[in-house]
Amino acid sequence: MPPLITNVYTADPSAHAFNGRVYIYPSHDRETDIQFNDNGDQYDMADYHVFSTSSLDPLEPVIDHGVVLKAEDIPWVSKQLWAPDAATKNGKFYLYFPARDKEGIFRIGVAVGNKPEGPFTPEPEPIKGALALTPLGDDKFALAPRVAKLTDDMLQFQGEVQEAAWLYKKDGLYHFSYSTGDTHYLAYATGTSPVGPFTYAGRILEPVLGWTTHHSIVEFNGKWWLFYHDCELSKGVDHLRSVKVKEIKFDAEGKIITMKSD
Ligand code: FUB
Repeated sequence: MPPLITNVYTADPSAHAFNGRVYIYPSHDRETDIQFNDNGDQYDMADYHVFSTSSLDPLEPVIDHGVVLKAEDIPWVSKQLWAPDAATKNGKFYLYFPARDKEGIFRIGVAVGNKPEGPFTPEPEPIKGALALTPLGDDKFALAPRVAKLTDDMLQFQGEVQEAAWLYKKDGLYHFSYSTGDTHYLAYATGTSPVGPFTYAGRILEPVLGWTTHHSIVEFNGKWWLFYHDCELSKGVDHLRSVKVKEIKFDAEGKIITMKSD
């Protein structure tokens, strides 16, 4: 499967169908001399680009809409713009992103735009109560998947934060999909409520080339698509990843047929 985007390195794709196009909101990987470490310092991203296409089947050209938000323009951010996501409500578009604050703590911020392709204007402070990493003690941190209902203005959390990662609804069931961390699978579970409980349903994708695996799932023109990344384009350089896409196929019982990374 060739990378979708080759002019820059991209990772952590969140894909959405907006206004009849598929928009991809990825991390923008860049060259760095920082050695691989358990803090993830080597993932030292400084801005976001947005990409879109009019068709995945057949694949039409993927347009790079350019830089839509920079770390230097976000007052509370020190570095590391990581895996973003987007949402729309009442004609506005919201870009949500984790980044380190001035104390080095990962928090989640939001930036607002009038078009899916941005540009996006950041809120001056991160979302209250939004920690992207959970401390485990002894300077260890875990990426904890969580979900929270947003306030009506889309800018803060409403109520308690609960568990989740990527969520979509298909045939009346919520599908909660996630990376299994050190075992490098993408897996999913299903349930009747967006906040669970969920029952394990199987694997989506086998491990990719590279340490990280990260995905999103979107329905577009009647088909379901898995967006993910690997390090094929950089020949295995772990912090230089590229977004790919595969059509998801379901078996007779509606379960995802596990895919191999290629
Ligand atoms: O891109 C930086 C981090 O690597 C992401 O937040 C993780 O999901 C992993 O892909």
